[in-house]
Amino acid sequence: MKLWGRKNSVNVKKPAWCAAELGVELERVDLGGPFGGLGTPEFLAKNPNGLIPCLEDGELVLWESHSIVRYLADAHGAGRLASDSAAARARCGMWMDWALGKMAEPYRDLIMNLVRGTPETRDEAAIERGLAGFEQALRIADGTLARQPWLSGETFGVGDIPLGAYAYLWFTLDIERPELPNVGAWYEKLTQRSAYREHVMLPIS
Ligand SMILES: N[C@@H](CCC(=O)N[C@@H](CS)C(=O)NCC(=O)O)C(=O)O
Repeated sequence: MKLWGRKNSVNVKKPAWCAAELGVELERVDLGGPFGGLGTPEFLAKNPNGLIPCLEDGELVLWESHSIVRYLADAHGAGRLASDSAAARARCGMWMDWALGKMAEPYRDLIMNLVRGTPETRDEAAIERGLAGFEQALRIADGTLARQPWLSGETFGVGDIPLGAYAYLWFTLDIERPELPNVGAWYEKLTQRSAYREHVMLPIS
């Protein structure tokens, strides 16, 4: 299987981390960011959005990071990261969809302005918006994590992967963080997973 996309992209991190959790080998090909290559006819034929990640598994070509994560778990998980129960799968799907809806923009606001921006290009309103977006979403996760160890339920699963990928930025930036004890404990557990350390905890750039 081939995964197209630079390793420091938050959306590439999700399937790369998932594959490592499952012990599935992926050949990752650098693309996007400084590597370019997203607008070539060859790549646009795979992903007409011209975005990473993109997965190729034989005849199957998939884009959208969460669809790729779900596919990896379904095709290679043997029940490990995605349960057979419809309710448990739906709960994971809920947290994954929620994370994409709630976190993608705040993540972009923070990384573009606090990591990639210069003092001259820094947009303070976007930083405020990003911090508020993270805090609002993480408070929701904190409430659930007070009652269960993982967003996916009793065990780690695909429902934890998107928020886990986004949360690394928030815990790494030099910012003031509100006290969110359950999210903090959940993040600590993530940092103890070797697949998370290897694929998510990379220098932020
Ligand atoms: N909803 C898509 C978003 C994909 C996306 O925005 N990818 C970004 C990287 S995180 C991208 O391709 N940016 C252009 C680049 O890296 O050059 C997903 O979850 O896969």
